[in-house]
Amino acid sequence: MIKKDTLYRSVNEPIKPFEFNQHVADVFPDMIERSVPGYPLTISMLSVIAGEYAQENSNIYDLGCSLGAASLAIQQGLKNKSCKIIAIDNSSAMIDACVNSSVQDENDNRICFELDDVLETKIEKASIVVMNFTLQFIPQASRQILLDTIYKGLLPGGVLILSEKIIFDDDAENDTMNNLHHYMKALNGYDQLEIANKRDALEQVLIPESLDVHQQRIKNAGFIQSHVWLKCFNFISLIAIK
Ligand code: GEK
Repeated sequence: MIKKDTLYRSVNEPIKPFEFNQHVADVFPDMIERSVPGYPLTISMLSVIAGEYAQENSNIYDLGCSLGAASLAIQQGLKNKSCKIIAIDNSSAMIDACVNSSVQDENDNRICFELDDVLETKIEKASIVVMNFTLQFIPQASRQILLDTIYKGLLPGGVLILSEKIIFDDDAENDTMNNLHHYMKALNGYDQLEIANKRDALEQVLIPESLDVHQQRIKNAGFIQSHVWLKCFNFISLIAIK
């Protein structure tokens, strides 16, 4: 049964910086679905992307996999292609939950869950690398290095799927999209105090950037194409092709 996220409902102490600990892992499916606009669609479309871009006998990486939702969608989309799915997270609470769950299909494309820092992960022979809402938690100074590593580890024709919360250069657009995001959370049952507490906890932890900054970084890494394939309020997903 999915456990409801009430972590920020009544907090009597000062708000601590957000961490992907056991409390978060326990409520994560509910938390992400009620907080990230378009999350279910982003996940389900990864099956389509996997069906189109997975290459026979290649590796597929899910960087910052949390509870493995992206990996499972990719696994379902592989059809008869034989690939190795490597799902990485540096939260032991998340990886333990993935390893202990029995949701894996009994097919050839088993998912290897690994406890690791994505900045230390070796990427090789990859046809798909997914970073679904993970780059925003990586220190800004390391983001280009990570994209360069991913580009080098991709096979020709391989793709990076990068999903992120973004900010807008135009203040009016920024306010409109933030308000809609805020309203979505309220409609999904978070009260005003919970929304404010979570925002404070994420303040120095989740650092969003503009679409231009992401596209420039993708270009710097060497990708020949990058396109927004999904946008919902202040959340986007990009596909970059090597
Ligand atoms: C999903 N992709 O359900 N190394 C490894 N993992 C990291 C690092 C790092 N340096 N930094 C953060 N993480 C998932 C959702 S959540 C996004 C991803 C969110 C991990 C962190 O532990 C967490 O599990 C994940 O990145 C980000 O499609 O909660 O907004």
